[in-house]
Amino acid sequence: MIGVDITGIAEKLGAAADTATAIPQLAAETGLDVDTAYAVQAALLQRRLNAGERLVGLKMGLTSRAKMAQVGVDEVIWGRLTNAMRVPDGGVVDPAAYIHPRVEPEVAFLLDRLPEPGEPVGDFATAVRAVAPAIELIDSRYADFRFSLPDVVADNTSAAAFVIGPWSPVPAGLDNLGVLLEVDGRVAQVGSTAAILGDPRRALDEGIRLAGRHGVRLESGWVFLAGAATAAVPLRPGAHVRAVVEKLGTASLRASS
Ligand code: OOG
Ligand code: MG
Repeated sequence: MIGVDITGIAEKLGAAADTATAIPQLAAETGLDVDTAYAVQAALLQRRLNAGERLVGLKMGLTSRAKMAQVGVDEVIWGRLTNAMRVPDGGVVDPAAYIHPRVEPEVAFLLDRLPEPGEPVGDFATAVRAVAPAIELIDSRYADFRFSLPDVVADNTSAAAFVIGPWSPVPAGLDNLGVLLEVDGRVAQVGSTAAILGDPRRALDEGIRLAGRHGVRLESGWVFLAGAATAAVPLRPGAHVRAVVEKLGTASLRASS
């Protein structure tokens, strides 16, 4: 899009994340459309690569109705994950490093042999080496966690941090596993992997297709987050968070106080 300052917008969003300071939404004011928002997202990634980070995967967003309803945007979106966003399972995050962090339960895939661009995933067990329960920590850089579709795309789909639990071989079915999000031992959200596009395996097809439109090809060894199965909950100082996915086990993190 002519006239949109892609690197300038990426700089604003990157600085907002670095300083944990909310900024106003900017798509309406700058005339940002969705395609240009993905270019901003690419510039944000470049900013992280320049700081020494590595691209390690891709995340899907708004693949469940619960998430779409929570944020008022109803399109599937995707974002980029770097090594600096990964928190070890059971690790500690500092909530003060974020603006208004939220956590959500996810299913992660470890990518293996992917189809050629434009081809559907034929055999899921060939494309995916392992699956794991995961927690995504999202943190919109926009005030009040409110945004339009191009705003959230430009903001790398609110990606901030993620935890991957133990990897398991791909089970026979992934389409109706119970999902819980627990905070301090209490159930905060309940759902099913069926909430993720009917079957989280479908999220991989969508990721390949949607990222491919922007020239991004998924790679062997990448982590892939299929999207949250439930709405996200605020991460409070001192909280202990667990995501439990039936058959796959748990992923956890702790927020420092
Ligand atoms: C956008 C990111 C959505 C998911 O799993 O649906 C997402 C947001 O909710 O801020 O990561
Ligand atoms: Mg998510």
